[in-house]
Amino acid sequence: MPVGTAGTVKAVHTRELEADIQAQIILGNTYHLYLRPGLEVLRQAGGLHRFNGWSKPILTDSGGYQVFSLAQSRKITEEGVTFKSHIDGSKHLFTPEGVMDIERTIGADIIMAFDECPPYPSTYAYAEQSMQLTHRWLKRCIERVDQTEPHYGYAQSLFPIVQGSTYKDLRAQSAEFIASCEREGNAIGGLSVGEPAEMMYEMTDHVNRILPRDKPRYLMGVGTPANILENIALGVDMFDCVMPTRNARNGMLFTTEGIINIRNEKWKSDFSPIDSGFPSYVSQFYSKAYLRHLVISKEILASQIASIHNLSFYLWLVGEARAQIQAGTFAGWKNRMVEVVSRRL
Ligand code: PRF
Repeated sequence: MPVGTAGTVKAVHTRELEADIQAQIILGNTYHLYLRPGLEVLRQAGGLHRFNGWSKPILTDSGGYQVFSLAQSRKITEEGVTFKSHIDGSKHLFTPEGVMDIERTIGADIIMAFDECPPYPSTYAYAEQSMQLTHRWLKRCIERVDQTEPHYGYAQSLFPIVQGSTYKDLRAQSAEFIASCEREGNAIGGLSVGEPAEMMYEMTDHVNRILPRDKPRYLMGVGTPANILENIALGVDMFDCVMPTRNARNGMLFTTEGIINIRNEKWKSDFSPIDSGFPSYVSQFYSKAYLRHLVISKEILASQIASIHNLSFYLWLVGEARAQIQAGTFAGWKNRMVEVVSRRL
């Protein structure tokens, strides 16, 4: 899922998301959209789909992560989280009920439960009490969602989130509780927060042995192309990450040959296509040398081309993974691909 934090996948038109990138779903953020443009505008617009013109599915993250990574002077209590806006310092309270109401107003098709994502590393004691708080908040989210109606006439699915930091027994406990809620899909949070990749894979594997296989399993905030392929091998179905867009804006390109820093002198006179290894308009139309020139000159087109390229590559990669799974050839393909996409060119 391309990340569209503030209701826009940065530097990418809705039409490009559909035609070039062929995204099936995009992400929005409760924390950002609540602060700007705010609920009144979203309500008047008739929800985020009407506001930004994206008629395919949208998923909203609950702010349970952004409040911890962006907001200032946050305070966690049983009731919820009080925090100061990173934009103007104004004070706000997020509760599980309040966040469900906000996600109803934004109108995403999949809405995430309000959770706490503990930092890495966390002590066992902290991770355990944080997980239990996330579970109590989840019950409140479910109650609120089940007692309210969607605002715009289409159903919204609430996905609960597994936590438990890097402790296998807590992860198992959390996965069992999340599975017992029997929602339409389930998410894994609290990973890719600084722990070694092997530890992340160990946790995903452990959790995925418990979460139902016949419902989507969504690993939040992951990751590099290699991380995505490894987690697909462990049973994950959905991902979101700012990496393809954020890194694009800094000149990092993910390609079918490996990872390129397009600012590098080495690409100065390389007039070959950005990437000819898969069907994508911008990747074949523009050369590395031209994109490098745009990046070095701080031209805004640089962000557009690089973002469309990286997202097209990510969507192509997961599409290939799906085809390889269906053909029964995934395991070997994955091992070869992980190597290729991790190379630094
Ligand atoms: N919780 C929520 N959103 C998230 C995370 C989480 O743990 C993560 C962790 N990688 C990314 N986004 N609600």
